[in-house]
Amino acid sequence: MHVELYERIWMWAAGALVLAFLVTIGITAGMQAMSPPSHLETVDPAALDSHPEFGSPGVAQRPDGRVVVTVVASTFFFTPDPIEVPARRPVTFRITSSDVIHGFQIVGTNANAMAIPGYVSQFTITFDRPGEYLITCNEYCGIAHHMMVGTLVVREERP
Ligand SMILES: [Cu+2]
Repeated sequence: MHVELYERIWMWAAGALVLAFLVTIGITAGMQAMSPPSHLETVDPAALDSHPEFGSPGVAQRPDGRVVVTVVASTFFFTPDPIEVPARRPVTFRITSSDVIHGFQIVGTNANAMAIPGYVSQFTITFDRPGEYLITCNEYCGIAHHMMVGTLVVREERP
């Protein structure tokens, strides 16, 4: 069968592109640069108030130096708000919802997770640029969804 030269070039180029995408996915997943933000950890959404962690959401520094932010998303606000974290240190976000499905997106970063009632979404991110970031809910959650925003303040740490 005769295949034109240009057709052959495009076939090989398309094949190489698919291969490049697959290799990229493999590398980013393997190095944990990109992985699903959720893992299976459940929590009773009806008993969040008395939950040891989600009963008092906020920013905590663990004994090993990690910064952990516990967030509860509710119609139509995030708790805590604002969230203050240090720059240039890994910050782990642990998010759940007290009612319906919400989103938790930190605009201008690749931090983006779903807040699902009954489940804990977790991801870790390091903010290199101090400043104020907008947090938005990106899952339609009701009549005031468009007003569901929060603020993240990334502070420069004093040496
Ligand atoms: Cu929403």
